[in-house]
Amino acid sequence: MREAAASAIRREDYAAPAFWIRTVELTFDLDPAKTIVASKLAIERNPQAAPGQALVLHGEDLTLLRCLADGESVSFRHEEGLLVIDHPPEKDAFTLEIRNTCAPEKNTQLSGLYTSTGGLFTQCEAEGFRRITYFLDRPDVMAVFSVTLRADKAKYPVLLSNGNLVEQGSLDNGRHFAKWHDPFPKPSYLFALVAADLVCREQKIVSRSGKEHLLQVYVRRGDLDKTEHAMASLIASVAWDEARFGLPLDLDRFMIVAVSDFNMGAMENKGLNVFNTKYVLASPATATDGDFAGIESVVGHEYFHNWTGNRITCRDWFQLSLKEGLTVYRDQEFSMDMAGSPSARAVKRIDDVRGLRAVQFPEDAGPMAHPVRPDRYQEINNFYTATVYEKGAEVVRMMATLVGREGFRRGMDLYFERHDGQAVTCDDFAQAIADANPGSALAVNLAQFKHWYAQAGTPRLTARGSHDVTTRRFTLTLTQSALPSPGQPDKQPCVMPVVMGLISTDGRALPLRLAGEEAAHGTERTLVLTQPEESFVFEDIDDAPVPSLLRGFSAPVVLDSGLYDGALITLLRHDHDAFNRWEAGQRLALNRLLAALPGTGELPALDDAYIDAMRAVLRDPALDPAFKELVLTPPGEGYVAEQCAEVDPQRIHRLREEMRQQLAARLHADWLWAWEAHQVREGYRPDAVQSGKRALANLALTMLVLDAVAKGDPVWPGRAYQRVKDAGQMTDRHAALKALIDGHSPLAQGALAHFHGVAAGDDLVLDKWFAAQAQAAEPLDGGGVVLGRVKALLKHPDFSMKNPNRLRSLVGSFCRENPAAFHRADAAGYVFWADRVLELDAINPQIAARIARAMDRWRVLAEPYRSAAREALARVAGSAKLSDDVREIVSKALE
Ligand code: 0A1
Ligand code: ZN
Repeated sequence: MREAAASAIRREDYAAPAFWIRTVELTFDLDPAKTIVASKLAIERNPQAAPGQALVLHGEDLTLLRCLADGESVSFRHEEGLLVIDHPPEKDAFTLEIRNTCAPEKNTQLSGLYTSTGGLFTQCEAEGFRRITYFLDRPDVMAVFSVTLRADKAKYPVLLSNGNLVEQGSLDNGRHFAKWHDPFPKPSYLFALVAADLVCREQKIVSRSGKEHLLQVYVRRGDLDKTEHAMASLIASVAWDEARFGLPLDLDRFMIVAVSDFNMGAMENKGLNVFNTKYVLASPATATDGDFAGIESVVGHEYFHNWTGNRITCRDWFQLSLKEGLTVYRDQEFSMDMAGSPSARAVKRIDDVRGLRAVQFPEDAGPMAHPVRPDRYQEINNFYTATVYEKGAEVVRMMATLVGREGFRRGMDLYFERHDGQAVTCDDFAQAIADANPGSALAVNLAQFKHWYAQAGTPRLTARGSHDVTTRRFTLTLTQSALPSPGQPDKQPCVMPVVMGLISTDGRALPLRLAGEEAAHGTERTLVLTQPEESFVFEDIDDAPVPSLLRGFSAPVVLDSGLYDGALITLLRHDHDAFNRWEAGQRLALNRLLAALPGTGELPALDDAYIDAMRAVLRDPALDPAFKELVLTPPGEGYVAEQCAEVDPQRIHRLREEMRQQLAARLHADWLWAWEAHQVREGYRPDAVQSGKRALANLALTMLVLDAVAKGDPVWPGRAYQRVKDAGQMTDRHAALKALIDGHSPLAQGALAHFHGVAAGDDLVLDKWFAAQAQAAEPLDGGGVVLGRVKALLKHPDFSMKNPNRLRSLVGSFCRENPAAFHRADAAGYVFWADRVLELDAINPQIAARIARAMDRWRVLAEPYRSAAREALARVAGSAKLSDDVREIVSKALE
């Protein structure tokens, strides 16, 4: 915690280190109050660096006991967060021995070595290793680690670190030890240790090459029965990376450890992934279909980092997307391949795009907007963002689209051939993909393509078509533009792959022959846009077609297709691309909401054409239930807000709720049918088929409850209540609970009490209980009730500010996921926000900064919200003691 504002770190200032660290021997005497760390570093001068430089090690919240160079004492001085040795031995190589202590028990930031439920755990990315011992804590310094752990045997029977177990045994005084060796050089952010009382599920697997590996999932006693899915996901991940990318598991032993207190989702430490329990523990009784899917994707993500992140790592933190964007792309592809059918793949893609639009698009339009490869930061922890992760994945996806599936595989092969074992940049990655595909649209336009790494903001793509009956030509004009973002007033045009087709009004996919071509090339093609404006002329088109553009969301842009209802309904009915069918349905809903927003009255009655189109989707026997659920769910309030120049969150909430009410009433018979027809009668499986049926049945239940409450009919609320009581699994229990809460049924309170009872102290189930209340829809008559309940829940015995999951489930959900409850005319939501951010900042700045971002979009709010939001931000910014994390967020918001 510093009192002065931190200065920015700039990408252009990167310089290679003056010293390398080749090997590290660490010995830990573990104790929660005071852990002693002995570190022996083999240091080499970097011959490329300027001579005579001081050796500057990072260190934070440490007590130094001893510092020897080549066995002799050496003079040093402390600077803010640094240990400076002005005169290290004048040799090419020497050893440095350091002894220091740290205090895991006092570490509430959960970065470095900390305690959780009686165990000791580490989190070193991005800059946590310096909170354990003094080091060159930067990703381009890669060393081979040997680690000895010593601890009380009864309290910490399991002692783990990276790599392979070399030796273990007993010591005096009830203590024991374990020695680990990781043969792969790695940066300090990939170091991990665990000392705890854990049990593990293990499984031996044989890889394609015939090598045997031991996979282990460590959890607390009593949680072993919730590890089956995580283990299955890990086994599937190993097989997938070998099959799809030819990347095998490179260690004899691969461990996953679950911990209840964790700032993020999980961490890819070499051979020892540490996971938030949320992404490990699942049983049908405690986890929803969504949770099961989340586990599969995060287990995959961390495992895939072993190659994209660990074997090849980042030169500096500006390159974070090198590993994150690529690894998100890989986990998305993995989940799609696991989903199976083309339709299930499309559902996954729609889900990913929904996430991108809900989080990354607003980020890119707000004060924290930054390029996928940022140019500066104050606190790196603030840059684990949707832009670096999800937009970064879209950039990789565009490369894959431009070079094709095999081309992308060739590019990945070349990337590993060139850079295995190195710390590299986003440029190195793009270069490898392009070099493996000479002549491709990527290689030809590589310099321009890289604007995607350098420019912040979401580009806009405008499409206009004109048809000429006499020449039988259809001309499609595509225009791209981009708004200024912080520090980037002017934008260059991007390389945009636009996957497209043309549909006749009766639903045929038309053959596509561009002017100048001899023959048509199928019914789908990829137009590669490089200019601000380009026209494409299609021949042999008899009647005005409906263009289906940006299929599969082939570029992360906002598309203005200029299409009216008739064309959108054609796409919704007939498009061959499931993503664009969904998109057309969303656009139809959005247009109706946006048209009503400027007024003050109710949402006008939805037109028959729209209702009929929705009914047709719901009843279509050829469509997947999961897909139907996505189409029948109107765009979220946050997404609607992003379409507005001035945002009135209360009005958006009212109109969207009225839209749901109308859909509930007008499609009543169809919802009844959907409910009946999609009950899953066989045993629970979290696969795409069953979860799709449950998703649609539960949407139907939500609609039936909503309609019944409006009409004073007790039957459906009664059924939902019964479900909360007897559901055999969490997906249906949770959905029924939410239906009662968001449908404002008087039975909601009883259902909540029941749900809390069956949670029986299970932390992840309790998180759902808190979140359901914090996310509750405000009633349209007499709203403003949610905040009072959230405040009361802060005092609930199950609540804790110190556990990130619990905090996110109550405070995070309220501030970031319930706009109509948060943005109150009386400013009470903002006062609550400021109080929590300040309170939390003293405990865990990383999490405080995440909550702080609830105010990112305050400038687009209508009055009185805007002024009140500014006042709350100014109050936080004016606080004398702020972490760098929160200061960066609030000062950027106020800039
Ligand atoms: N590399 C991890 C994410 C992560 C980042 C920071 C953490 O602590 C501050 C923890 C995890 C991933 O992408 O999964
Ligand atoms: Zn990652």
